[in-house]
Amino acid sequence: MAQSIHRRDYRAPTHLIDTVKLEFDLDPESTAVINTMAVRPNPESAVADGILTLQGEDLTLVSVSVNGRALSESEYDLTKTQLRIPGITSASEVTIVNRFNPTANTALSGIYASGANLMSQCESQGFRRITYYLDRPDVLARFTVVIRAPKALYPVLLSNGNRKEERDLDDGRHMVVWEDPFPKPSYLFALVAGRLACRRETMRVSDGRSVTLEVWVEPQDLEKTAHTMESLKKAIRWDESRWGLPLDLDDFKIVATNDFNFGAMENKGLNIFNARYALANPAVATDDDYFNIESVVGHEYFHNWTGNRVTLRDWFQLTLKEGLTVFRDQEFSADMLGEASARAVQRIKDVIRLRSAQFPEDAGPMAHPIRPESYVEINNFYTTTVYEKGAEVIRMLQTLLGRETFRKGFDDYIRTNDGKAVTCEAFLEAMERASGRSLEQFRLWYAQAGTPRVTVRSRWDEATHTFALEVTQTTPPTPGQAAKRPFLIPFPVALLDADGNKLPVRLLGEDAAPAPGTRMFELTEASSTFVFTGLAACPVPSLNRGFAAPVIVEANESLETLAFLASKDRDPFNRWDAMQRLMGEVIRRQIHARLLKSSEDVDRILIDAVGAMLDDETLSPAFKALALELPSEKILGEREPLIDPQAVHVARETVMTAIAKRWSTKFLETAQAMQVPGDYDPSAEPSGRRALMNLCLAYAQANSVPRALIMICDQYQTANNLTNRLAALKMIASSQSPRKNEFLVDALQSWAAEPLLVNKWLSIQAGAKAMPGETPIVERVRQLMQTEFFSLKNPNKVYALLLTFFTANPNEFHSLDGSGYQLWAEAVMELNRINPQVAARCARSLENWRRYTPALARLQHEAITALWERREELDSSVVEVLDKALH
Ligand code: 0A1
Ligand code: ZN
Repeated sequence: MAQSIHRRDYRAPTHLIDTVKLEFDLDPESTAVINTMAVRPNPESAVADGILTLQGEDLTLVSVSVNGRALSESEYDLTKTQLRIPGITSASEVTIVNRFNPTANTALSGIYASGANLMSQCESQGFRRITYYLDRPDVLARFTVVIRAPKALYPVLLSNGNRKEERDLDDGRHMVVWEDPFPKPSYLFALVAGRLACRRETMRVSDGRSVTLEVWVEPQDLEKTAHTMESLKKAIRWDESRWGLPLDLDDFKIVATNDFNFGAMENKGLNIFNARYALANPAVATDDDYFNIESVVGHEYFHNWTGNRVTLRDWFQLTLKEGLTVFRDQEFSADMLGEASARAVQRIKDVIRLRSAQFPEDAGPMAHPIRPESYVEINNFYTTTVYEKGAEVIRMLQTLLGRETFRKGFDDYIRTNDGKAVTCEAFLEAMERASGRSLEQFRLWYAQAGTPRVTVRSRWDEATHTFALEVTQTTPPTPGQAAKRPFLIPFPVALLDADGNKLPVRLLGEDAAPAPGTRMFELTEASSTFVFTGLAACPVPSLNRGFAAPVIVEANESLETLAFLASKDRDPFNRWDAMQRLMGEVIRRQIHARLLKSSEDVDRILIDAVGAMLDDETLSPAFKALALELPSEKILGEREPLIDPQAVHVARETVMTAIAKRWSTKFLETAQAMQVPGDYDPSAEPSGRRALMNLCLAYAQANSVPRALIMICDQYQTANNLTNRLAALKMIASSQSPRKNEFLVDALQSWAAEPLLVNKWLSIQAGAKAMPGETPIVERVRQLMQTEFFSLKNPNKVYALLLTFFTANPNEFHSLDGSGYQLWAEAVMELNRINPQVAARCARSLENWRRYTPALARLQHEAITALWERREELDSSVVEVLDKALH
């Protein structure tokens, strides 16, 4: 098995590269590169043997020269992954000539063909698939890029920085020269060539300069770029006004491609986007897509400072740029929503993501701290832990230090480290300087994996009128970390009276009562007790308000208390959370009843709480849509000691039907009332109305009201936006409607020409539930894999059909006959040959096999073992996932 790389083994590079000139002769099958580097020994390196070791992968080496002299083959050492050139003991010019084949590059790392165009993706180690180089983030060089190419095939030639020259050559070829004024690591290099059209705007930035913004896409997609451009302008304004960070370039470009492993990439001045985060119009994008585009455009743009200007010393520091940049994009999205209650919607969505993906990761065999200690394949560590938990860690710092001090620390971090490749320490040290406070205990968030459990026991003493909270934190063991030390956890608490008003939170022994409000505590010990006084009656505590810390709070509240908080807590996050916990608890009782083969009525407390919230006119539709949706089967399963996907599914459906039965009329009325007349507008308010409307229709359908299905079918046919059309189709796909196939075929016919829509259609199929007598979903997925609408070579299609089935349809995927797992094994095996990153991502769908009921765990174990036995055929990234799952 491939070797693990350890954080403690970091060594400074033996050499530095000050400038690099790359000359490309583009050809779809055989692209040539002349790579001329100004190299010098690194005075900070502990090794000074003069051997320059460059990385390379899937390249054909043509020649190596040093200071103009061509080396013979015996003067260097070439292996499958390295080129070693001895004798570089002083500043030298090293020139490498090599070739590679973009069309054969199905891994989509390096330079690859996307349709008739060429695209690049270099993070994290793709640059070595372009030329031999010191492919590590702590080597920063100034890049000049010369691109020569046949003009008819590749009329547009882009790279980072400024266009210096452009001219036609003979034989129908042309040439463009790009120069990037900012030294950068190789992972931020980008090249794009092809037949592309562009939307261009100029914008005046705060220092008075006028900058050119461009969005490059295939010509037929040009009309889908307005929202992307608007989002980019908003992001630029926001980074200036909120963080004082200007755009440092005169030109900034975004390019969209249908072939991309991840969401998007922050290459300096030339961001490359997965088309799903760059193209929108009312026919191809839903409300969520519009929202996500704004957030991803923001994310990549914000990397310009947090990632590019201040970059990483090594890949273990990934969260330094990713956690911080996710935090920044979350704040951007929240600010775009406006006032406090709308911002809460953003916070709730962020936490749903964290709970449904990061918490399971933290509880499984791949659990790692936000700064991992080791990896086999860095591409497996672009995880929800590094990204989303990383963002929570940054948020906790802001909460602990206060916004003003945090901002001071952030400014200091940027000022001190601009142009450098640094570690997470640089950020923490800047925060320490700004606050004058030691963050020693806080650093444990960077070192310990696992989600802390915060258990709270409360006691009211009628005699003394004191209220005690005993708070205990424990963090379960994770791979390689059996025992954990207590974290520093910000823990805001409010005490509510019977009307939900905040009471003064006064500790026993304090002279004066503070004003009523939320009080921030810091948990630093395994266990602490807080005793409150000055209370007339037993209060209801509202804990970890706003989800200040990424922990699981276990307070054992009764259904009554949860219902009280769901109707009275003024902290919108906690109100949402109370409703979710109430639903979760009621569903759990159904799961247990089913296991005991008994029956249990769905508790009235929940049903009444739902009715009351539906009627509450002080709440926004967007909030209600989030609060009234039952937790996903995924989240519900995670909370059980052993996951029984079928039991979870039935329990959830039972509760949904009971709620639907009681409020059938109300759901239909609300659905009617939430209709949005007029032209489509993707902004927050109408989006929220649509979300609530579609949720109400789903409830109405759960009660099998014939009118609901009529409304849904009608909505599919008449909707003027994709959100409603898609929501309707989704409901039809999981309904008893005899016309189901007719609708699905109709949708495919009208969507076939649009890859983004075909992918959504595939996702609907993969996420549907099969009605009795219908073909099982696994069979439908297999059939669809054989059609022209699917290809294992396209990551978006794999994610839409296969990953949706593996991760978002637990009841069907974890079928007791093991057919889902069989498909998983076959798909991972085939994908491995095509695109190891995508294969590894799919492979992860079974990593938590130990959490399942014995029969399912055994079947999953068999499927993983079958692949493990063929590990010789597998890429190290897939092997790493299987190894961690099994051992
Ligand atoms: N840095 C990008 C994510 C990204 C990571 C790896 C990639 O290819 C292996 C591509 C993109 C971001 O955070 O947006
Ligand atoms: Zn990022």
